[in-house]
Amino acid sequence: MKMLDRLSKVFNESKEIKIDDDSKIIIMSDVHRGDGNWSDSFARNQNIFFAALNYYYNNDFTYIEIGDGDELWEVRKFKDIIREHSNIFWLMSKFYEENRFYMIYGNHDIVKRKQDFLIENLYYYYDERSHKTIPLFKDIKVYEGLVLNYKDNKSKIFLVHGHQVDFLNYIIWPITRFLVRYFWRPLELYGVNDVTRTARNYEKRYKVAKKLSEWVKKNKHILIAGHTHRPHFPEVGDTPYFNDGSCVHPRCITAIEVVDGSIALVKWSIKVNKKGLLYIGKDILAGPRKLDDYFRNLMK
Ligand SMILES: [Mn+2]
Repeated sequence: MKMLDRLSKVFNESKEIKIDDDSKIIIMSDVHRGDGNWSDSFARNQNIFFAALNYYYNNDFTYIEIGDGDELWEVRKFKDIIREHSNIFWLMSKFYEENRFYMIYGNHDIVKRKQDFLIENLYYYYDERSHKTIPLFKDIKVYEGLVLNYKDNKSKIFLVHGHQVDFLNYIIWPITRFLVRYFWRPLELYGVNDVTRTARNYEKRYKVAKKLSEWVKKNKHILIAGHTHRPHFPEVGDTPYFNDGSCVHPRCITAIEVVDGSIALVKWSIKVNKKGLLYIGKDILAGPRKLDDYFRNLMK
């Protein structure tokens, strides 16, 4: 199957979520939660992520994680990730309990597409302090894609990780995973970069973004993806392919907010106030822009 048809297949089979001007949605991806090892690139941003997620929880947002939430190429035991980032999983399970959490899988956590894996690893976790098994995301479904239907518009908003248009990461992912696990990870511990990673390869991520944009032009839907780790926010009139970036940037995390029928690209980082005190705060990198303006342009 051709790459773009594959993407359309995912789109057609995706669950649809109705949204309107009262909806508040936060979209993040490529969190790459790891086991706390030196090669856990998320470890340095975990406080930023936790503070951001707290803000979104307290402000009634729905959290949609669009792939590579967990680093399951480098880390084989999901339990090690939960133990290392237990505060984050606790908060995500609160979102889930209130029907405010959706999860999409990417290439690094593709194992989540198997029901057996979810039952074994995501439904419950074992709390070492109380020696009890506690519900985490009981009966969770992890999707390949989701569709946001804004006010019954003919055009929709398609959420997908984006590795579907990336040959190395889609067709031959078991080989790529093998390289990451047994070859690159040991080297990464010594500071050697991994050339198979889309996120670190300029030419490859450009190709992925180009393919995703092609799909948008052909199908006339807004598309929001991750995978490339490169935030992208088109202006009204440009092809509405958006990218939320990642949570493993050197000193910040990036995300896409959908609030009041508008979309914005935001960044959370550690900031300094006038007294020299550190705090975690948000900046708007692009937008907000009305969704209706993008839809109107797609219809032209
Ligand atoms: Mn990815």
